[in-house]
Amino acid sequence: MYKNVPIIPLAVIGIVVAAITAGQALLIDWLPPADSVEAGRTFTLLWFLFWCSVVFFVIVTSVLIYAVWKWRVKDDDLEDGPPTHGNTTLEVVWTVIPSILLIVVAVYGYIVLERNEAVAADRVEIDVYAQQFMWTYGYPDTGIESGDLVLPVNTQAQLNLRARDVIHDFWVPQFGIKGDAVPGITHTIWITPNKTGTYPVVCAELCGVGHSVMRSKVTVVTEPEYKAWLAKSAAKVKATAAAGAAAAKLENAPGDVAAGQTVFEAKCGGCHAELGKKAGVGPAIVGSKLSTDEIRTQIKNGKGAMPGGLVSGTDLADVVAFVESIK
Ligand code: HEC
Ligand SMILES: [Cu+2]
Repeated sequence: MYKNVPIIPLAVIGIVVAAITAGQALLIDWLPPADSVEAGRTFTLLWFLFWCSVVFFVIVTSVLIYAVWKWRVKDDDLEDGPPTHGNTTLEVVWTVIPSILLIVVAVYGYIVLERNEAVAADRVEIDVYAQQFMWTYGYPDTGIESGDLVLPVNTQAQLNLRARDVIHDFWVPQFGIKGDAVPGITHTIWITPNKTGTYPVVCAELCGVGHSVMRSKVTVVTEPEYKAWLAKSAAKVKATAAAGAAAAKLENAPGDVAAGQTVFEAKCGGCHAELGKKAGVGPAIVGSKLSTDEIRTQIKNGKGAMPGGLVSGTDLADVVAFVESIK
């Protein structure tokens, strides 16, 4: 039955097709280096699928090319071809082999997914906030909010993805994992980087005009470096909070009216004439109906044509006391 299979021409065509296909696969850098445990698994699965496809592509294409060349109709041949009957053996073979392959791929794919999403007990958890057009990373229990992501090597990182406006997509190509950040829900992905270095974080969801510049970076460091970074950043957060609390304490302390008048003359008199009795650029302050808190807030933040941030700390407390005394 197989005696008349044209082995040699088919083999020649097959070798040429295989060389072209394999050349494309090997000479082009299709994938970035796999720098996470998950990427290693996913990329291996991808290459497995790819080489299976190459084998079948070469077989099918070779037979097709041979048939087109060998049985091409002659110019003056207007006849219908001879009637042919199906080949049961061939049909069974080309049904059974793909079925087996499909089952293998399904099981293999399931195993990869299962392993990539297995949650480790010693993982680090980080909140990722996406917004037009930036990434922010929050480290729970430390108060740290950073514009760059820092991860310890060889430790699973659980990233809780959240969006503050529209849908974004967190993607580090070398980590082989992508995850959508969707407003209103938290979507979790797990990544275990296994090489130190710096990688780009890319937004992979068209999210607006600034989409293409929505980048940040992730730095993978050793465990001791990570601990040191955490401690340093947490200390910075504490220092900032302490400074803020100290400033608030000064601002909210009872102020001195006389000292406040001096501040008012220097900083406010240009717009509030005659110590607030007459309107200038700003209205007269005498007769103001604002509460103490409203006055403090307005002097801090400004309003309309009145600029904020002119005074702070003790000066603010004093000037508030002065305004209170004249209003
Ligand atoms: C550049 C001009 C300008 C300066 C400087 C300025 N103000 Fe004003 N101020 C305004 C204007 C304009 C308003 C009205 C704002 C509005 O309601 O839109 C205003 C409103 C106020 C009011 C609220 C009055 C009311 O009852 O609504 C207070 C109180 C006040 N200023 C206090 C101060 C103090 C204290 C300073 C100095 C630290 C200061 N301003 C400096 C322009 C100024
Ligand atoms: Cu985005």
